[in-house]
Amino acid sequence: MDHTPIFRPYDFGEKEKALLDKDGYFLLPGILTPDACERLTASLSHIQDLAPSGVEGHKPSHFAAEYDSYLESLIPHPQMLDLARRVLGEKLRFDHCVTLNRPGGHKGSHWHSHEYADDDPSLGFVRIFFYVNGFEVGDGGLKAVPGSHHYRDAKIKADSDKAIKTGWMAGKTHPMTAEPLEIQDLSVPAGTVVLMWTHAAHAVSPRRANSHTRWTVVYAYRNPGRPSRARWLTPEFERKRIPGAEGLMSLY
Ligand SMILES: O=C(O)CCC(=O)C(=O)O
Ligand SMILES: [Fe+2]
Repeated sequence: MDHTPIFRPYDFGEKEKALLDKDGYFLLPGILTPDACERLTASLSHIQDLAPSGVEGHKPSHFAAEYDSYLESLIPHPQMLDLARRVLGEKLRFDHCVTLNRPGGHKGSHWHSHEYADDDPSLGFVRIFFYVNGFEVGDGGLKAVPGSHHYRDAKIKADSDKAIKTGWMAGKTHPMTAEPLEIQDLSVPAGTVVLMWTHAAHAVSPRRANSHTRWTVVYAYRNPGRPSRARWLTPEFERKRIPGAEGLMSLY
């Protein structure tokens, strides 16, 4: 198994974990190695090329690691698992690997959150986004509402900033600071990893028509204990012997 480093040295200790827990997301700017960026770009463009031939129910973008051996090899990569364990603790499962490539003119994503053990905060679910070539505000840019994940509301939905402000956010405060909730428009350099708790409210702005494709992939991990709606994993892939992934692939 190829375990060439994917991350440069970075800080993610108690202080950084506390910030993730407070705001619901945490940026690790530029930590992907040039080698990982190069290989990810090749893998993500491979998945992009497969998209037109994709079969409904088994889209290459949703089951990306099943269509690309480099993406597969990152599921149990020691640096990946070390980061996931710093967030979730020792006991974890792989949930999904989905490509999030956004070509010029892509419409982005409306405001939403995701489900997992909505009634049990002891069960975590983290998304580890790899923004291979980064993004700017308003150009395929991730937006988030710090503190929103504390509500563990899997049903957040709004089709504009105005709609979430006057809807779900109205009258709500950050439970740890008592400040009114606010939208953060992020921008990140190439090679950035973003950690996000699954219940955080987030959206993606449209990609400008003349911008190059934003190359992105997400790896999600969770503490076992509940079913997971986002678990895009075929039974064959669950059974596949992937060195280092023993015990990671099952639901429970
Ligand atoms: O494309 C992005 O930056 C975010 C995608 C997203 O909402 C997700 O994977 O949950
Ligand atoms: Fe999402």
